[in-house]
Amino acid sequence: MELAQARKAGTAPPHRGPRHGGKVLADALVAQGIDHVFEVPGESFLDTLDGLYDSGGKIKLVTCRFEAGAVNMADAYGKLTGRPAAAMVTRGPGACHGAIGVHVAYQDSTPMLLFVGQIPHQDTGRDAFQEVDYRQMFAPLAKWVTQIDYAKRIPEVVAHAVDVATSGRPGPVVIALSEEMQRDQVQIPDLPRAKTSPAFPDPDSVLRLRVLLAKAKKPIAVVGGSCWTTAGRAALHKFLIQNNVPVTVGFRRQSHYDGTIANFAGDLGVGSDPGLIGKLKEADLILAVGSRLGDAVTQGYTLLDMAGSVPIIQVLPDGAEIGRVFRTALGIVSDLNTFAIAAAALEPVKPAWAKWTQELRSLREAQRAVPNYQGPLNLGTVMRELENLLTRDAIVTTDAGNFAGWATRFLNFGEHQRYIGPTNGAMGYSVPAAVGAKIVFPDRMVVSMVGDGGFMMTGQEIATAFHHGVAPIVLVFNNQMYGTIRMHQERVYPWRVSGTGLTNPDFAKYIEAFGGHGEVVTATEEFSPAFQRAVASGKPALIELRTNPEQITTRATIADLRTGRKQPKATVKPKRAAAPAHRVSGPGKKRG
Ligand SMILES: Cc1ncc(C[n+]2csc(CCOP(=O)(O)OP(=O)(O)O)c2C)c(N)n1
Ligand SMILES: [Mg+2]
Repeated sequence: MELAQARKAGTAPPHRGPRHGGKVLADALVAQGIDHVFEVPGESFLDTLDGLYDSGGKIKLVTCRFEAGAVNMADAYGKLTGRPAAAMVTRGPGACHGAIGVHVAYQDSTPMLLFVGQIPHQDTGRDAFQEVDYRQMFAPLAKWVTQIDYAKRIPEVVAHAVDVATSGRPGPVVIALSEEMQRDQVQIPDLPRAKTSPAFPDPDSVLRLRVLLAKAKKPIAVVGGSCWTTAGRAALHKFLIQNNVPVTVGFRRQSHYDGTIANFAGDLGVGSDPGLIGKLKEADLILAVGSRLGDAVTQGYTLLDMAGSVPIIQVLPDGAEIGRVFRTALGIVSDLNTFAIAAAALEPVKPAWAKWTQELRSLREAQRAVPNYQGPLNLGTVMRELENLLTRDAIVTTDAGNFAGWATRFLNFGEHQRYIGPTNGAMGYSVPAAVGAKIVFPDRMVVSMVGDGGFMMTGQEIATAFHHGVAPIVLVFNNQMYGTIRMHQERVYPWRVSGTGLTNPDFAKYIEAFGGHGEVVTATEEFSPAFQRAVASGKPALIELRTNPEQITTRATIADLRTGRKQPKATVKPKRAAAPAHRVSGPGKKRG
């Protein structure tokens, strides 16, 4: 339709009088359906902040405490809604702080826009105050990087940025905003949102999938990817249930499949069940839906054979990613949701693998049986109790760290619950993601899980929750160390504890200082009442779980890692941090 006709029909935005670039940008965001902006301000985008001042309540402006937090919040929005939010940071230092969030969004395939205030265009190349060339800086981190130097280009670039962020393999787009163009007065219309239909799978390929599945005796599905819709998820479940295919989920994609369903077999990633990994080696068909079959899922690219001697069917929205490492028997380029809908419409095969599916499910159930861990606080039992305490549509966010293994092993997520975390293993994601999630979905329970290391990276974003009046619940797993690295260290250099011990504040008092609700849990039976009090408080809450540092993973103690290896002769007098792991050193001692 011609623009003039569209205006007549009322489907295109009206003509506008002169506006400054910042206002044009704010209006362009509204026109493209962006309704949340997470920002840390800078003088480099005052005009854009001014433009947002009267965005008519159509954009929620969330003021954050740290750029990494702001970008992680935008990432959480993208993971939960499948649509991009915007983050805004200032030039140089702001962009550097925010960069981690761009890397998360890139590796996790999350649609997102990051706007960076830029120096005045006229000073480019002078090494001006906070000058950075963002096209270079973000080249390997973002899906697309651009800069707007003319206010008249704003609607076009923003519209294209949204299309780039959401099409094919979704990802982050970085847009630098030259300072002076934000102030320029221009007369230019807004542009409507693209109405592009999602990519449909080739019907012949979908039929071929059915043929391959019918031939299999031991198929396994690996589910991953981003931007699943409710309809897409429902169709995926229907297809996999009808065909009784055992289902695994990719690293930190745990809630992509309903763990309560009898064909769910567990997660593939860091610290996964060795039994399940063994089963993958027995499989005779891999059906990867949305999974890139990446590093973590394939256990460092060792789980599958690159030549594809076990047939792999891989469904991804970007053909360039299909068979990137492992050659496929069948690659289907498609939006994941349209694929799932097409697959669910197929006549189910007569699955001959009921026993196989049952075997895999039994493995999952065996994993979920809680062992009798040493110490008063059994985190396995805590996770099983949390499962009963989470509401039907709760959102759980996670961080990088060994603590995350407790949830993936013991917690099942239901159909409407969501679990989001950085598949790229970035610490500091969980708390900002929870704050962002609670701002976007204030009526849903939001629980952040984080280690003591990760909490002290971005835990201050809890201030943003207070500022915006929302109440997430944070579970801090405190083992007084960078536990994951200590685990690796003990494997490679047993007994030689170097650079991995931590000294922490009193976490409960920390949140109380903001006016929040603090709890300390030292024994299993204290957890449920503490969680219930946290919910009942209605305030942002923090529950410190004082864990047994010796229990370094759900399957191993530090002693296990050292077993069979001699203690090396001390060449220097051991420092305090080299004390046995279960003995707390430093100021934490009094709370041991
Ligand atoms: C930003 C960032 N820095 C460093 C690392 C390396 N790293 C991975 S896990 C980890 C330790 C996490 O410690 P904590 O949050 O206390 O969790 P724990 O492993 O003790 O459960 C570190 C340092 C990382 N993944 N991300
Ligand atoms: Mg820790």
